[in-house]
Amino acid sequence: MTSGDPKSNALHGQLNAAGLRFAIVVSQFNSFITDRLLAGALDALERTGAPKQQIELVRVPGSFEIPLAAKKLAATRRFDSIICIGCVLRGETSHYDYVCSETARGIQLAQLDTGVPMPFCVLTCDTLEQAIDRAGLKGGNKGYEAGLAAVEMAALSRELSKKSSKSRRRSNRR
Ligand code: INI
Repeated sequence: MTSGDPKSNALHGQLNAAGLRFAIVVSQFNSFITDRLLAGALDALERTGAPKQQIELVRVPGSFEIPLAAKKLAATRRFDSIICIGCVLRGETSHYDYVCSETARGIQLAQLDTGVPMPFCVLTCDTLEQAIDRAGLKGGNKGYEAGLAAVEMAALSRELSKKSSKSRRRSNRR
């Protein structure tokens, strides 16, 4: 981060997980897929420097249950980021649409309400093949991407919190 080019002044989270604490909420529904996404997320956390003791794993029945568990974890104030992992596969009824939209909405509300970043790693696929592609095959591993997003957002969040408490102190002095 140097001066001159405004782009180089941009604040961004470093991909360094040292000292950061993570929780991962994993849906057991479609565990064939979610286990692979979990492995990807753990790989990303490990590679960026988070030892196992800094990671807590919570399992929920299905994607629909992810937001509540994530929000309760965030309320403990013990985590810098909470990765949300699930896989919703389209069936013959509209159930899929409700599970997808409420899970996405719930996770977004939970992170906005608590201020704890919650990377969204819930696959919403028409077919099992599409999900497999995104859980370690052609489409990469979305769990790995979510792991990196968790580290980046956790670090950025700490920076932003530091900045806002600094400016609060400054305005109190005035
Ligand atoms: N949950 C999923 O995570 N993926 C699905 O594909 C799915 N389908 O298809 O039904 C699913 N349903 C369960 C749901 O998330 C809740 O666990 C259930 O409704 C109980 O609240």
